[in-house]
Formats: sequence, C-alpha cells, structure tokens
Amino acid sequence: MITDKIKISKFLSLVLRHKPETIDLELDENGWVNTDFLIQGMHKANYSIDIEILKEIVKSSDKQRFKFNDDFSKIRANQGHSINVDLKWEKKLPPKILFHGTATRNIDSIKKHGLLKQNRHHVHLSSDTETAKKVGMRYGKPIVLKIDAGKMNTDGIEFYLSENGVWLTENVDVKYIKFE
Ligand code: HQG
Repeated sequence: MITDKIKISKFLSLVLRHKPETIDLELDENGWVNTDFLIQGMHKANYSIDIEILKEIVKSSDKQRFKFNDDFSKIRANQGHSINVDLKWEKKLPPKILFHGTATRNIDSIKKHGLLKQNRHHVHLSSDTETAKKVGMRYGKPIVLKIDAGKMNTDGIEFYLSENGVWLTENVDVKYIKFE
C-alpha cells in the first residue's frame, strides 16, 4: 500500500484534474466526485486512504489544491484541470502586476507566441514573485515574467481568482509581458 502523503496528493491531482478514468471515476460538470467512490477507487489502486487521511491531505496541502463540499460527501480540485469542467469562477479585478514563472528554455517560444494555456484551461499567474519562481522551477532554470494585468484589464481581458489564490486568464499576448 502507498502511504506517502505527497504521493497520495499527486495521485489525487491526477484523478481530480486530469484522468479520473484511472480509477473508473467521472467528474461532474462542476468538477466534483463522490468522496466514498474516490476512496474506494484509490484503495483499489493501492493507496492507503480513508476519510480522515483525505481530510488531513486536503487541509495540509501547501497550495490548497482540493476542496470538500459542506458535508464532505463530494471533493474536487480547486484549479489546474485539463478536462472540461466548469468551476463557476467569478470574474475578478486583477492587481496591476502579476507574475508568471517558467523555465528559461521556454522564453524564445513565449516571445513569439505569448503565454499559451497549453493543456490547462487557463494561463496561471501569481501575485508574488516567490510563488512564480517555484512554479518555474518545476521545469528547469526558472525565470519570472512580469505581466501587465492592469493593461490587460483595461483592454477588456477577463481574470479569475481560484479558491487557492491562483490568478487565471486566457492566453497572454506578448505585448503584456515584460522579459527582464
Ligand atoms: C509554458 C502548479 C513555450 C509555461 C503551479 C509553463 C501552477 C510556454 C508550461 C499550475 C508557452 C505549462 C500551472 C509558449 C506557456 N511557449 N512554453 N508560448 N506558453 N508556456 O504546468 O503555469 O502544483 O501547464 O510557462 O503551481 O507551469 O499542480 O502550467 O511552464 O499553479 O497545484 O508551458 O500548476 O500547481 O505548464 O503551472 P503548466 P504552469 P500544482
């Protein structure tokens, strides 16, 4: 049985954002799954999990990746999906400047095409450079880009704020990006 909490959390991200079919689950249109079915499915996939462990992982997730509904009967990921779900995000006025962390090897392509949402629903932006740097480090030598969110907003481009504090928007045109 797999007991490592980080491994369990990574598997939860896989199931709740990308591949629920791995354990024969389907997300509903708003991204929720039944908590009991999730636990049963994870058991079959050899993960050591019960409701108490799941609650602890949700509570201690450094980025608050997951969320229960009020009676804990359903759970979903707060953001980061590649499958099509509607999380009913509210539009939000962004701060003037946001940050995007990426790897230096992506820079040439970003200069050509801007920031593209790739497999996810949105481009992910952070309100602080520290977080952006950590995001960029996942893919190699990090570089933090400055995004003129104020100008994007004036130009009518919409922003959303996920429940765990990630700023989301559609693709970011090169003219809004400062490469330093
Ligand atoms: C890059 C983590 C070349 C983009 C984090 C990024 C985040 C381009 C990668 C969340 C490009 C996509 C999302 C272009 C964008 N040419 N590369 N034109 N446009 N890219 O993982 O933002 O731990 O889909 O810079 O904290 O890295 O999963 O997005 O490097 O919030 O909870 O293409 O994932 O959260 O990679 O990370 P991703 P991301 P979790």
